[in-house]
Amino acid sequence: MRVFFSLGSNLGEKKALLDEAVSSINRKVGKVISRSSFYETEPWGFQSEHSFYNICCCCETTLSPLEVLTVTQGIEKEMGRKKKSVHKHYQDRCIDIDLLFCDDAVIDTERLTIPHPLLQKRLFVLEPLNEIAPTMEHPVLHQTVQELLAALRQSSKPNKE
Ligand code: PH2
Ligand code: MG
Ligand code: MG
Repeated sequence: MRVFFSLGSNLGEKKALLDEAVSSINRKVGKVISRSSFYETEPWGFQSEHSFYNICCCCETTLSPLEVLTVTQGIEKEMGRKKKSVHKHYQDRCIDIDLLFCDDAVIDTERLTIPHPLLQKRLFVLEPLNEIAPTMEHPVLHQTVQELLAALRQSSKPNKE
């Protein structure tokens, strides 16, 4: 199975932390077969003085989606990720690893929703993802990553028509 991840960091040595997380994914989840460049992004959905670096990567794994989640949550923890969120508000973080797609699986459970339910609303996800998987089709929305990105760019223009 191919798993696509979004990774973000807005505290500490952000780029080094993202590199470390990708290398842990490569060791513990499966071989990383593609990886985007770094995107510097403003905090989305909360206010912070700390900007983010975001990347996406893809790995080939024999684990199940829930096993992948357990492993990536372990990586976040060992890299010093503290509480996830307080009262559902986003927080500054040294590392966040989110699952975007697991092949064309559609999963909706309490622990895991795949595809990631907010990916189509986030430039900080779609821009790096478009670098590594522009023609990948969203299994629910049936639009490719490049189509989702074009639609989001269009809808976030200040003077859209
Ligand atoms: N992650 C969030 C909330 N807001 N903003 C940016 N720019 N990058 C992120 O990775 C990010 C965010 C929740 O995980
Ligand atoms: Mg996240
Ligand atoms: Mg997360």
